Amino acid sequence: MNNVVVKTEWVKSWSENGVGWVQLNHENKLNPLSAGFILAIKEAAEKFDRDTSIGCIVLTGSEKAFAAGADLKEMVKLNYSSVSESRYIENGWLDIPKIQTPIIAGVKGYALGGGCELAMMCDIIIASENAKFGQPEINIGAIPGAGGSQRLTRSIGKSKAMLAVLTGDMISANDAENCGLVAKVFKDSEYEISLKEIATKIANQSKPLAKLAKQAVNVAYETTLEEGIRSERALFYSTFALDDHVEGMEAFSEKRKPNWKNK
Ligand code: CO8
Repeated sequence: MNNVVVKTEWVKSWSENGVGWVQLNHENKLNPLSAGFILAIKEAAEKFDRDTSIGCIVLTGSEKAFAAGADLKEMVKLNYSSVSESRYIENGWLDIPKIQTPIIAGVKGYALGGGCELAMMCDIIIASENAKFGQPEINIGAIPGAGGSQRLTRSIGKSKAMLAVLTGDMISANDAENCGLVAKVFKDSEYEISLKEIATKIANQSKPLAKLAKQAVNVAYETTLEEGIRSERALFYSTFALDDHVEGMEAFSEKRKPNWKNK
C-alpha cells in the first residue's frame, strides 16, 4: 500500500453558480473506493474548499452507485500489517470531515460500506428514490472502518444502526429519510434539478455565515449539550463581527434581499 497513485482520472469536477461538483467517475460504475481514488476525491473537494467563489460542494456518483464501498479487489490483497502500517483509512478519509465549506452527498444507487461512510462524512445527504444505503462489511469478513458504526449510530440511533451493521441489510431511500439518515428523497425525474436547487441555495448564502452555521451544527455531534450550547453562543456572538451580519439586518429592515459581501 505504499506509493499510492492518486487516481485523478476517476474524478470529474466542475463549478456552476458557486457550487463545486465532484463526481466519482470510476470506470466501474459501482465506484469501488481504492486508496488512490479516495485521495483524488479528497483533493478535488479540498480544491473547492480553498476556492473563495465556492459556497457549496456536492459529491455525486454514477447512475448505479454513489459508491459500493471499499475496493474489495484491492482489499483482498491486504493484511493486518499492511493496513495498519500504511494507515489505510487515515490517508484521505479523515480529511473529508475537515472541509469547512458545506458539503452535500448526492446519492443515486448504492451507498454501501465505505460509500455510506463517505456520504455520512458530508453535511447533508440528498437521495434519489432508488438509493440504497448499508454497512454490509459483516458479510465480507470485516466491520465498518471509516466511521460507519459511529456516524450511523449517531444518525439513526443504536437499534437501527445495530440492525444494519449486524445483518448487513440495505436501507431503502425512503426508510433512510424516515430515520433521518437522508435529508430529502426525490423521484428520479426530479432528483438532479432538486439537488442543484438545494446546493445553489446554500452556495448563495453568506459564505462565512454558512461556515459558522456548519461548525455550530457539527459541535452537536461531538460534545455534550452544555458544551455545544456554549460553543453555539460564542459562534453566534462572532456573527456580529461580520459585515454580512450588518447587511442581513439592514436588508431585513429595508425589506430587500441581502447582498452578501462574504466577509
Ligand atoms: N469493490 C470492488 N469491486 C466491486 C465492488 C467493491 N466494493 N462491488 C462490486 N464490485 C465489482 C464486482 O466484483 C463486479 O466485477 P466483475 O465484473 O469484474 O466481476 C462488478 O463490480 C459488478 O458487480 P456485481 O456484478 O456484483 O453488480 P450487481 O449490480 O449485481 O451488485 C452490489 C451490486 C450489490 C453493490 C454488489 O456488487 C455488492 O454487494 N458489492 C459489494 C458491496 C460491499 O460489500 N461493500 C462493502 C465493502 S467493505 C467496505 O466498504 C469497508 C469500508 C472500510 C473503510 C474504507 C477503507 C478504504
